Amino acid sequence: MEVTNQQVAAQLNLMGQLLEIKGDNTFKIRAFYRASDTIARLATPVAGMDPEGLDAIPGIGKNIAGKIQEIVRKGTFDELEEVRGGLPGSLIELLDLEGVGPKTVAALWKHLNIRSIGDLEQAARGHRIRALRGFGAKKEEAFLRSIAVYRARSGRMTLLEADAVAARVQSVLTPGTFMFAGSYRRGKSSVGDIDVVSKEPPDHLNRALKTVATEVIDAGDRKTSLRVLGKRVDVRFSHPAQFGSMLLYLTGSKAFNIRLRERAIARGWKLNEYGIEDRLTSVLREFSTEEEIFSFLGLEYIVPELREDWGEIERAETHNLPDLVTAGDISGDLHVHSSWSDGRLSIAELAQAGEDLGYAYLVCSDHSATLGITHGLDEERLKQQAHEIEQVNRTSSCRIIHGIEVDILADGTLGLPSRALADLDFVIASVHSGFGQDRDVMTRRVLAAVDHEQVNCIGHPTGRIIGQREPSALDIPRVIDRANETGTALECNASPYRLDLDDLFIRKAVEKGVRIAIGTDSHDRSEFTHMRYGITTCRRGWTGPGDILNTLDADALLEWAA
Ligand code: DGT
Ligand code: CA
Ligand code: CA
Ligand code: ZN
Repeated sequence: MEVTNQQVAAQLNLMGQLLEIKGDNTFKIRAFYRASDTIARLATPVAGMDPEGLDAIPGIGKNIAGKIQEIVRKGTFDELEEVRGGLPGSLIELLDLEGVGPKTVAALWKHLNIRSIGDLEQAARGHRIRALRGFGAKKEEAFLRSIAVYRARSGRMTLLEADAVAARVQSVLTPGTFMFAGSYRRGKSSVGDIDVVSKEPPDHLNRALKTVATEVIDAGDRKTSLRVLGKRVDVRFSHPAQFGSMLLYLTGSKAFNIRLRERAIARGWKLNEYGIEDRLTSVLREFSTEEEIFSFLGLEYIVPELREDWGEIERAETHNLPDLVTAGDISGDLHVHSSWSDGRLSIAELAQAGEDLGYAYLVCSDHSATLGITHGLDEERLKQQAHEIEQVNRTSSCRIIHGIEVDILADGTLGLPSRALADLDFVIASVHSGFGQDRDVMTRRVLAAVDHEQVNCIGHPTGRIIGQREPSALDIPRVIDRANETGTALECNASPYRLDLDDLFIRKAVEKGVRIAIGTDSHDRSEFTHMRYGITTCRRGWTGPGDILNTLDADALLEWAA
């Protein structure tokens, strides 16, 4: 996986912070911060640049250009690892606390010998911090609150965070010698910890892993646990001959494993992470790949996304697993914002981004004007926007479809009159306020939008924000039934913070014949690639290409919407 500018910027920023904690030269510290800012805002990926190109970027000198190249090659750079190695590992985690910067960490460490989040918690509870100049009782309370937030947050990762952690881990592993497993491999919408299975010898691997760990929790020769970017990673070592069994076991899910084991037992076998043992002879049969195990058990290969014990094993017995949607089936993105509302890109830039992705179309769906906080569109500005879209479409190979994301107001009416919506080609209606309404009120509200003649799709139907806001009380099965009657699509919002609808509801919807619209809800260039999270979530919901609206070509889509 290619290192992104954000990842490069994060490493440079970390260097600045560590130097600051150490009390290093201020010019040097500032140079790293400045470079980090520059890279974070740069439009072109530094991964593809040569030394001269890097050196030419204002604010990046020869020295830092060299560091950037190291980061691109190995995810980190030697000097950073040196500085990191000279500081207690757990000290760096303090930086992850809200409101705690390098200066604070330096003061806490030097004067109170606080080296970890645990130390800080004890000191704050024991009122020992107020003795420090510039810190008071208020600050102690603030630290305790930040620690509580940190602990809640580090509960589960979004797929975006999981990808960042996985990329760090991957940067020090040899391609072809390992596989990710667990919920991350299954593509669940949130991930507890990252599991890895490796065929490399433990001593060699443990040394490599140390270079990307913020903390090594336990390094052994069967299993190693560490923290990377503050998140937990479990690595299991497997004999190459048994790799398939270990991978199958650690991919799970647990319910799937149990069901598979029952199937083996019924045939007189014991299935475990090392292989399949004949219960009579105790002979262990080994498998280097998962495919061999499925075949040995008389099953069609089951992709990781389906391994939840939701009926996939029965379907694999009869070689009747669903044909799942893939990235190649997707013709366009059904939900993107432009700079006409709260997005970053102009219409022309959207079209360019769509072309770069090879899309046939993008639905530009900006917010309606009722949403006070963003620059929502009223009827007048919608007309102006239509004009601009027309202009851009003259030369763009990626067609911009004029849509909107109109608010579903608290009473179920829409944020714009039908007259304004009638001119648009694709209308998404979404709830953006009053998420706390009770089940009846919320359901009536959304059903009113489903019934609305101009509405083509309900955006992020439950309104959940993963790890931050629970789904609303909406009665989804009723919405699914009504959507089916009215020919309304339901969105799978592909933002890694939303993934809404989620897998199980998607499965229920497509079973009833409701079309799913995958939209990234992009507000910037970097977010278009979130499509992959939407696709994974739909695959977990057993959807084939025919269940997804954005596998249609532009004309078929417009015909469907009309
Ligand atoms: P997570 O990390 O909470 O998002 O979910 P997973 O599925 O990655 O779970 P994790 O990390 O606790 O364990 C990884 C896999 O190991 C899991 O998917 C299945 C397997 N596994 C763990 N514990 C058990 C168990 O008690 N029985 C069986 N059969 N498998 C287990
Ligand atoms: Ca896991
Ligand atoms: Ca685990
Ligand atoms: Zn929205």
